Amino acid sequence: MYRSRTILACTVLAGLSTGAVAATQVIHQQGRLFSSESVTVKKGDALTFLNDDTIPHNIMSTSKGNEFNLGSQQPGASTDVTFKESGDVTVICAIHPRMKMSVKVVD
Ligand SMILES: [Cu+2]
Repeated sequence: MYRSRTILACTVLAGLSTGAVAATQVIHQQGRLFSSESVTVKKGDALTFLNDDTIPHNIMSTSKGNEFNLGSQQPGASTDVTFKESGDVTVICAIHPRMKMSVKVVD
């Protein structure tokens, strides 16, 4: 009984990590990296960008229809970004070129 419960829990976690659509997903910024390389959101939904680092980041996107620029985001700060158009969005940090992720916005 205990064993089968453990397997079930692992299956649920694996499902979440493959970019399942959820109400509000949190993207952490830690070690100058995003916590996910790619996520899927529904059009009109938001992602929460949380700076868990000890340095500021500047999260932004120039992808058509979903442009945004959070400016300098201080350590500990979190900001919600709503994605208004469906399509593939590239999110970067203007300060750290290595920081890059994609957001798939679906109808
Ligand atoms: Cu950065």
